[in-house]
Amino acid sequence: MSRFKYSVGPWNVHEGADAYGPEVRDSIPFEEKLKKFKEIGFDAVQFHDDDAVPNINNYTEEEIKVEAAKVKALLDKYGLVAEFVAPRLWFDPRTVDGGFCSNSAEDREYAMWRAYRSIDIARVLGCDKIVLWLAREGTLCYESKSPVDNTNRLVEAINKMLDYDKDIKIMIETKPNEPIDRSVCPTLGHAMAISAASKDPSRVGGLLETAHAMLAGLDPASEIGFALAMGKLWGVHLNDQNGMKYDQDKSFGVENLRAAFNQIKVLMENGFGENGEYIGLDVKAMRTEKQEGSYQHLINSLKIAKALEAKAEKFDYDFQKKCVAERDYEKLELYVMELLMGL
Ligand code: 3MF
Ligand code: MG
Repeated sequence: MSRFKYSVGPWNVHEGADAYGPEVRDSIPFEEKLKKFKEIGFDAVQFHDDDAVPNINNYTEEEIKVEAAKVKALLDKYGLVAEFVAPRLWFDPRTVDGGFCSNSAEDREYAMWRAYRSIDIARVLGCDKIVLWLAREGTLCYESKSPVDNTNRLVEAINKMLDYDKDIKIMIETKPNEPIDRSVCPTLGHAMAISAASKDPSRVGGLLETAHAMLAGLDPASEIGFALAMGKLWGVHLNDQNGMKYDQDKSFGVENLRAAFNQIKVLMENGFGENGEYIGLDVKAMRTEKQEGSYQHLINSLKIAKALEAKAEKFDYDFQKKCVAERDYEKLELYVMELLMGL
């Protein structure tokens, strides 16, 4: 029995297209995904604004709420809840130069429109969390934007969202690069600083994705621990990553088992989830996977996460204390490896 509740986004079941090749699996209808998520053992669903309301640009503000209500009914039907809504600020032609930090005032306004609509949708779906993955907030041509203006614009946009809804909470999902280079918010330290600079730091926190920490050359468990220490870790995207290269979104734990163990361990030690937080997955199926295997990476990730929960339950803190007292870290390290290897 897991102590955590787990969440997943509909984009985690996908057709397999990548930057170098087209789709390799058929699309699965949204409702079928929800049904399957519940069956697999998920409690909550993560949304982009346009996951909930496809073609969002074509609707009025009122129509968007009506569309969102249909999604809420589907969630209810399958006994699921919404975890968060994230404005997708990287697809639309008006976001080519970024959203909140675009050099075009008109485009920045469009980004705010999407942010406000995300809040509206979250409200209809019954959740109070907004995720900002700042995909294109940074700079491609360094001299095209001022890093100071970028940072100030981001704070300004967040303040406007906080004003728009007095109860909404914002989680910044940090990532150092891809698709943008020199991201405005590469690490949770940056997210915490943005939070402190906002008009209501108590409503601005962070979401740590394993792969994103690794892309920044950082240890994911330490990033998680840092935000926990600040009382501002409100979400995670667990997955895995082989080194500092393109974002791989591999199944949780398959590349770096000990690092995965330590992520689960630090979450457990600090009561993550006790205030209703979910352990989110953000994983992609391999391109080789067949249609029938569209959910296998989710099943595998959940299995590994729960197995690591069980390992962390078994972690012998008395033995750890003894090793620490003796300053025998070799002994402690071997103990951890034996625990993970089942020896
Ligand atoms: C990119 C991501 C994103 C975010 C998502 C929700 C497409 O690396 O991790 O997934 O998680 O936009 O914030
Ligand atoms: Mg993510």
